[in-house]
Amino acid sequence: MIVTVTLNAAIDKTYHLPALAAGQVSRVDRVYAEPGGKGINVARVIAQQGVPVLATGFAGGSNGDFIERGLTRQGIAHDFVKIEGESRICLNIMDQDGVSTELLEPGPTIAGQEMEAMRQKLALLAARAKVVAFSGSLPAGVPKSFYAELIGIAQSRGAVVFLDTSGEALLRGAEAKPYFIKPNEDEVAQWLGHSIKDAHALKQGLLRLNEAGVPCISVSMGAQGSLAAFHGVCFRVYAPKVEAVNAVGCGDAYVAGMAIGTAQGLPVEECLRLATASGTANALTPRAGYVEHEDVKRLLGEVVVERVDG
Ligand code: TA6
Repeated sequence: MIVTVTLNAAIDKTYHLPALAAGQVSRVDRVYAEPGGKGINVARVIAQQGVPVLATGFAGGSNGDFIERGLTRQGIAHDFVKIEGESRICLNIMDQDGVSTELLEPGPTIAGQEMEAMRQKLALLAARAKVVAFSGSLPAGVPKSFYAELIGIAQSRGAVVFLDTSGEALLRGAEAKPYFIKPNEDEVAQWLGHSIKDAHALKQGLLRLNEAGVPCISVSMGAQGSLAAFHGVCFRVYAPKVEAVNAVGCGDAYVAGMAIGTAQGLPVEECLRLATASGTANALTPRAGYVEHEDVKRLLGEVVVERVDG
């Protein structure tokens, strides 16, 4: 089983409309409302590929109820810590030219006893999991070191840990040496303590981070694919060219593919292929964190993975 952890769960609302005009009334053509937040998106994309998964995290209020009911309806197992506060709404406004504007609420404030309940639940769930994937921002009240703490708990129960977050939560979380992370270039530079001037310097930087104890690192290059350093070997991964409908959630779908590949013990190149095909498939649907399994299977053959030496 794969477990995904979303500490700041959300209702992901996608509004499709002709054009967004600031200061004016805009009428929405189509609305999608899905259980969301990065880890829940990861869980859905795993489930859509027929792989056992369970979603956990914090959920509260009527938005939390909506998230849990939605997951049940989508056939995704879940076991959340119920909180006093109200889970957030994240809004993605898509215009007819495919321009996306995201408005992400900060989310609820988490109390000390709710964090303690999360520690205890994770200890039980991680003991049954091959991979535990932590994704997304931290809600208010949660210390920046909380991911590092939870990673320690999951690793001590024998799980392989993924961490997909940003900023200080990532830098602090990475100190616990998760198996896989997905930083952007600025975060790699911050971590290394110096700027990165070109692709060669980025590659050397990723290899140094492998040596520092994080075995698998992918840096996204958007529609161009990714650069990855896995166990001291670098790979340039080229994503298939597609007509994107909605790019929100592509990173989450990438993590989902990587988690499936890792849980199934696939070779590194195949993990990267599955991650990239899943991320690209997400761009073909109007919903965030959503793939058609047939798209993933078709795109797998179109991903190019090249080993980069020197
Ligand atoms: O990756 C896209 C997305 O998952 C949205 O669907 C939205 O829920 C958002 O990210 C949340 O990101 P955050 O980093 O605030 O947890």
